[in-house]
Amino acid sequence: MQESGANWGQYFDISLPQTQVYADTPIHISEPVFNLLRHPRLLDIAEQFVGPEVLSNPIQHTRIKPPERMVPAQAKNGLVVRVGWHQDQGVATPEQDEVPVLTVWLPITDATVENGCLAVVPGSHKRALADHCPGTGPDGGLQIPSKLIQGKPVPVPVKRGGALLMHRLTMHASLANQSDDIRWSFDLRYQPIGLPTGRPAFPGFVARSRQNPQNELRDWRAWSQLWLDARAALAPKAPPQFNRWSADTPMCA
Ligand SMILES: O=C(O)CCC(=O)C(=O)O
Repeated sequence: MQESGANWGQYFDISLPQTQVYADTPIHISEPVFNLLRHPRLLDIAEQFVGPEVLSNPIQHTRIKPPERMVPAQAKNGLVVRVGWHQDQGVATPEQDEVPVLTVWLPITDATVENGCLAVVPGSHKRALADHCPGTGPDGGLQIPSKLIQGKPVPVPVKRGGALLMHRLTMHASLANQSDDIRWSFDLRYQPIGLPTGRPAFPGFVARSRQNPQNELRDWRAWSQLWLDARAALAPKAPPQFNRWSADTPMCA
């Protein structure tokens, strides 16, 4: 990235970007990722929170973050540098507001305060959705203005093999990677089947159904095709509205 000045994060990501999508926009859709999304131990956890009919929500990412000081300014986005304060409900469209979505954040390398683990505001999930301001985050994305962060943020180091589970209203951000190594994580989401996903342009899939197991998607190529179809459908169009926020609201002034 330093040599080219470009952001290569999209080549590893397991979702499409929220900017213009092209017919050849890279996306890392592979069998190991599908197996991770469907891993029985993850689904056992998801089931405890969202019930026995589990949809893999398409708001999902791989983030491989180099030391932040090495990332060229023009290459910064949430895949490669720290992400500002937000609630996951705030990055989805409003029809998903009442849907119990569970975020599962999984580090592939130990996530430490030094290399940019997440930080959360304890108790924030009991409060309402806060205003988010577009374009104000360190990654150029959405961010909750600091005056709306009530409570003391707590960093949450997680060892590789562990997971951080978050409610859709938990306020969280990532810390900067100040180490000399990469920090690699997946963030996945699960919710009950049949409800809005908050990102209708992208495909979710039935990961587990106790009622109708025949509806579970078990073929990674079929899953891959869903993403390729979504990319083909988006490519000729301007990007859809991915969230509800406008920089013009007084809170963002
Ligand atoms: O991994 C990160 O740096 C940010 C993850 C995040 O904010 C999320 O999963 O919602």
